[in-house]
Amino acid sequence: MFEKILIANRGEIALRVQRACREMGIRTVVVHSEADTEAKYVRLADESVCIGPAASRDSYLNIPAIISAAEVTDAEAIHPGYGFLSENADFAERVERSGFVFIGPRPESIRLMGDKVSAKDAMRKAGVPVVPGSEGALPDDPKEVLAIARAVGYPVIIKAAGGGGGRGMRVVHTEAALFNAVQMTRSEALAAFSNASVYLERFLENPRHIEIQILADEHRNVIYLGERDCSMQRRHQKIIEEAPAPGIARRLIEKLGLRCVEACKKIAYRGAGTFEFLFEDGEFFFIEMNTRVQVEHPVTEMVTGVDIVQEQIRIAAGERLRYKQREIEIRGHAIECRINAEDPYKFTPSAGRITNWHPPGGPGTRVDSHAYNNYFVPPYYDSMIGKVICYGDTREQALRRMQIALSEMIVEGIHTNIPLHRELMIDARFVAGGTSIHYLEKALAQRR
Ligand code: MV4
Repeated sequence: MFEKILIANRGEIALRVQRACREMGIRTVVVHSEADTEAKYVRLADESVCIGPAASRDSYLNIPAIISAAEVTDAEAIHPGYGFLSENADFAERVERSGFVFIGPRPESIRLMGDKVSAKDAMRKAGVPVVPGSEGALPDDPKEVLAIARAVGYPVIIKAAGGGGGRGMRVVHTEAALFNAVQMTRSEALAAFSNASVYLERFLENPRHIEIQILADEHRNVIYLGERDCSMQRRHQKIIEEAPAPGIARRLIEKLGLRCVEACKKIAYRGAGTFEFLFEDGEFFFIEMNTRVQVEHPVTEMVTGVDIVQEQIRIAAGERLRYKQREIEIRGHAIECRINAEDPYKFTPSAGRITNWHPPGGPGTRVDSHAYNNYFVPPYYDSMIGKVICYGDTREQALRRMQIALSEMIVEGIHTNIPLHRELMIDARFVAGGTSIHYLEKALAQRR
């Protein structure tokens, strides 16, 4: 096992990875920007290295500075967390070429999944159900594009191969609007991702977002850890996630999970990964695969008992998975609320000093946060300051515990979205379960 790991991230996930390392007896190095010097998780690490100014591109995205920090501190492996460099294949490659272990998938896997056309192609060939659409990238010939869209059926969605997570997409309702939409998406994609490749799918009007968590070791052992429902989102930012997904038959999930496992074996995937699906009318359709640990991993940890971050580290060290598929049992229910430093009604970011921080607690309640009394939330990064995760034997109990947790929680000095979470936890449609990806935005439009 590694003796020392460098954590190339900040905030709650830097603390989360640190905790996993500490439990495993691994020493930690945290790299940080000038804006995060005072953060308590930086002090908690065994060592810390300031790698640059506040702006992400000068610090958390500064590859040479991060690799130098690993060299001077004699770290053996680098954990990238989520966001920042976590899905940058070039970074993974440079980490390995510099003689360190990248705690994540092989660079080729990151690259395969980073291009959404090659990802979808690989998954279709591996037997994972995908959204009906163009086979591969769209051709240049407008006549051919027209024929593809006609065969797929309107409405369709044009997506950039270099996009993902909601960037570079356009919905098309009529044939008349098709060619212009393709041109627009192409030129935007070229500007944003230096890749003009676009593809087309049937547009699903009212789906849920369901994802499957997998773990794969270097020895071709692969398991899935059930699913998460991440449908509660606004502008492609998830705010609530839960496991298992309410109202979906276990046998459907089991069938899908096994397909994901088979696909991982086929592409020799290694590490933690998430298959993202749209779910509509009882059917799953693959859209993207994430090759990192995700923000919402704790809900899966709570219903399976598996520490996903520790498994990532063990896998990177070449160890075998400690679980067989038959040992993975989904028990109870978990809900996560992302706590953001933002106005709960206008969603404008709210940086500043937290003058009073009182996190909730009690049976089944987990708080993953780097915040504390007198912590200054810097304005330079993502607004998420922590996550409250509640477990229960049933969804009803998890919900009840979340209602209580949110009622106890005090964050003063900045605005947070806690009032919105309090409303949603007693919202009749959310309480009933199974709302679609459009529910939150529709509910917010009606709120005033
Ligand atoms: C779609 C879709 C409907 N039909 N694809 C948005 C993020 C990216 N990961 C894929 N996205 C979508 N792809 C087809 N064929 C609707 C969305 C979508 C969405 C997906 C998941 C979670 C939230 C979403 C919000 C708006 C649109």
